[in-house]
Amino acid sequence: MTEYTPLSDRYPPGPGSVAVALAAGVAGLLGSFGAVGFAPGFVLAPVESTLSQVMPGFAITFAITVLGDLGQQLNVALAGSIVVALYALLVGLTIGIGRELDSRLVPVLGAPVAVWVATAALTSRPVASLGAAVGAGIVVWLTDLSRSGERFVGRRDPGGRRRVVAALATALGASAVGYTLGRQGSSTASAGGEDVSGSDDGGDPMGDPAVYSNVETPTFDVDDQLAAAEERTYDFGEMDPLVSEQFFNVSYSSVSPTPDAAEWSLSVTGEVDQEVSYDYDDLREREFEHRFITLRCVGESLNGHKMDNALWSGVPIAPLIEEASPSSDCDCVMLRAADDYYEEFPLEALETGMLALGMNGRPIPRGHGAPVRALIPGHWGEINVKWITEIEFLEREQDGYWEQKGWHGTGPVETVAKLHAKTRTEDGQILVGGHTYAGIRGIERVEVSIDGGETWDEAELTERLPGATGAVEDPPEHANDAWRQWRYAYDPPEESHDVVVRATDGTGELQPEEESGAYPSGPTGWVSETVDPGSVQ
Ligand SMILES: Nc1nc2c(c(=O)[nH]1)N[C@H]1C(S)=C(S)[C@@H](COP(=O)(O)O)O[C@H]1N2
Ligand SMILES: [Mo]
Repeated sequence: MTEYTPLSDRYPPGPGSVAVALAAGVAGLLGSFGAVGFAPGFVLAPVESTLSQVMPGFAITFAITVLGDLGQQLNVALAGSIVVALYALLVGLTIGIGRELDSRLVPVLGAPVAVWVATAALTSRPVASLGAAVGAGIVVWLTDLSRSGERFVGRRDPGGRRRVVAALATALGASAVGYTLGRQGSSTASAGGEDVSGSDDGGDPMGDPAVYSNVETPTFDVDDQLAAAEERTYDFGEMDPLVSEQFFNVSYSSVSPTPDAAEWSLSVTGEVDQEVSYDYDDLREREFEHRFITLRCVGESLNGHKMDNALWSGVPIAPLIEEASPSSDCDCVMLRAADDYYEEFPLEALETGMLALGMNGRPIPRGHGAPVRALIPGHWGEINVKWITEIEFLEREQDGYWEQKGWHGTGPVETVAKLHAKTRTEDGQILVGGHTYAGIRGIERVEVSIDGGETWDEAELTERLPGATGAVEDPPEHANDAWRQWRYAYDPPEESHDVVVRATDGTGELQPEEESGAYPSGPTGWVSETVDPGSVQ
């Protein structure tokens, strides 16, 4: 027989109720994940991206230059804790009010409703927010059920270990369910589409393929160019090929927008005579160009790995903006994106750019900006805006997202030669090599010193990658914004020695020797490494 249990017995004040509220918070977070996976409807997404937006510049800089990817993980963890705390607070509130009114309906109905309202307010996705409500609700409902027959005589066990354990077990159960659903949710997002992950969405932790089921998937005829790149590649040691197998990934927010080509559009706004807008099919119907373009992040370390190259397929930007007849006083533009990212830079740079729909012969993967991203040759990665939605012509210059945080990353890249590969040749020499890049200035030569910079010798360079094909006037013979590889073989001295490498760009300018960190305008200096001949295999 079920006896009536006063609510204060079901949820006695104290750690037991706190545990229930916290467990409901965790289950709410997982329920939200269960409903949508790692997509913008996940409650963590708006919280994490707001955190990044409001984080002071120095903290962001520290996170990027010192913590690296760990910085972003910490931000995600912080966002998760905030969400759990918020849900727990709401659930706790309904428990408290219920206790006052002696009504179990207040927590049983109020907790999920409160969690739903909060989630919907944060994500603007009322239906998907039901996941969070159900997650939190399950914990409260099970707690309520499990206690309907209990009496805590004399309330000797107010914070009861049992209810803490029960609450945690429930949360764990809900977590497992939420996680499984979330994984399924993430993968069904790709069910109707092409597998675009083949272009190796390496750095993207949630590298989900795009949703292309609702538009015809474009194809890109790029086999010849990819084959030419493979043929030219130096392949030894830890050397990444000329077309990157793992393309680095940098986004200020760790939840990428979910691409939907059918709903995508780009508008050209601001100081223009005529606002125009393009949808995915408008771009698809145009003739494509296919161009090797290298990207490098201003926040990387000097010999880092946030520099990569791909063959991009898409349409030139110049004709698209011409249709709007821009009349900007500053000759500057702001690009805006679906993740609320924005970057400002000179119109002149934009006019040489392209809007890419494809990467290495496949539709662009989600993490790299699907369905459409901007590529601005010769400039730091940050103005290569992913998930682009708007080109706004400005009246006067404004800071972009990173510039507001103190970075200067809208200009041309610095010249660099990296040292990533070392091996022993059959005849006992040491062979060293790496990539070298100077944006559209190109690389004229790379020199290597094996005595710490006393004497220099010229390295061998890969043949430059083929120039753009498709919708290009006067197709150039060579890619004008792609990296090259260098290699250098030498008879090693017996002792450890310092190998130093430096590049000269196409204008004849030597890579600056003076060392600086990434902040605020990119790392400079010559890469140098002490080589112990005994350890080179
Ligand atoms: N919408 C959007 N575009 C973005 C970013 C971003 O956070 N949001 N990050 C920029 C930065 S800092 C870099 S270095 C490049 C990296 O491109 P990738 O992730 O495809 O390598 O994207 C740029 N475009
Ligand atoms: Mo970047």
